[in-house]
Amino acid sequence: LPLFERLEKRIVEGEVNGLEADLDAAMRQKKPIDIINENLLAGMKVVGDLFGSGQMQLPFVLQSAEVMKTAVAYLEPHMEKTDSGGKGKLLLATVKGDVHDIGKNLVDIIVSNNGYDVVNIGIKQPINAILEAAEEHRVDAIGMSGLLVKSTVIMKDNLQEMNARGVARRYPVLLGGAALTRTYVENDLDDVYEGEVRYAKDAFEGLKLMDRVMA
Ligand code: B1M
Repeated sequence: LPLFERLEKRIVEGEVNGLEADLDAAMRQKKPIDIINENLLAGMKVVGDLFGSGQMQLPFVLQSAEVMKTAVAYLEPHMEKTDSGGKGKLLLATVKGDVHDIGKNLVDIIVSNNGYDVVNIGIKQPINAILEAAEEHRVDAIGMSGLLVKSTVIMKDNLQEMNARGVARRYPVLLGGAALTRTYVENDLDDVYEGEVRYAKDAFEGLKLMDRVMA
C-alpha cells in the first residue's frame, strides 16, 4: 500500500509495528498536523463506522485508539510552536461518565502550541472537579469534551450548575465532541447558560475561540 493509505490502515487495524518509520517518512512529505487531520483521523472515522455498524468489537476499537495516541505522541514534538506562552489559560476536561479523550488531547496540543497554557484534568470529570481546578489555576475559560450522546446532557447540567453557583459570567465555556451539534450549542445551550458558550467542531476552532475569548 502507498504510505498514507498504510498509515490509515494502521489505525484501523491497530497495528503499531513499523508505525514510527511510516510517520518519519510521512513527515518528509507533510506537516505532522496534516498527517493527523488527513490520514490518522480518517482511520479513526473508519473505526467509528465499523464499530457503529457492529463490524468491529470494542477491544479492537481500544487497540486502534492506542495506536492513534502513540502516533500523535510521536508527531507532537515535531509540531510548530509559538515559543511564548502566557496568552491565557484554558481548562480542559472530558465530562463525567465519558472516557473519550483523543479529541480533547488534540485540542490541548493545538491550543498549547499556540501560546496558551492548558490545564488538562483528564476524563470522567464531574463539574465539582472542573470548577475546583478552574478556581485553583485561575483559568480564563473552561473547555469540556464529550463524545457520548449522554455527555451532551451532562454538559447542559454542568452549565446549569455553573449558573447556580454564580460563576457563569466568570468562565466562557468551549464545548466539543462528536455528539454535539453547532445548533444545539448555539441555540439550546446558549439559552441555558448565563455566560458565553461556544461550539468548536475541531481543535483549530477551539484555538480560534480561545483567541476570541482573550481578545
Ligand atoms: Co467510543 N463511542 N465508546 N470508544 N468511540 C463513540 C463515541 C461512538 C460514536 C461509536 C459508534 O457507536 N459509532 C459511540 C457513541 C454512541 C452514542 O453515544 N450515541 C461510542 C460508544 C457507544 C462507546 C462505549 C459506550 C462502548 C461500550 O462500552 N459498549 C464506550 C463508552 C465508555 C465511556 O465513555 N463511558 C466507548 C469506549 C471507547 C474506547 C475506550 C474503546 C475508545 C476511546 C479511547 C480514548 O479516547 N482514549 C472509543 C473510541 C476510539 C470511539 C470512536 C471510534 C472514535 C473517537 C475518537 O477518538 N475520534 C467513536 C466514533 C466517533 O466518534 N464517531 C466512538 C477521533 C477524535 C479526534 O475525534 O473526539 O470527536 P473527537 O474530537 C474532534 C472533535 O469532536 C473536536 O476536535 C477533534 C478534532 O480536532 N473536539 C473538540 C473534541 N473535543 C473537543 C473539545 C473542544 C473543542 C473541540 O473544546 C473544549
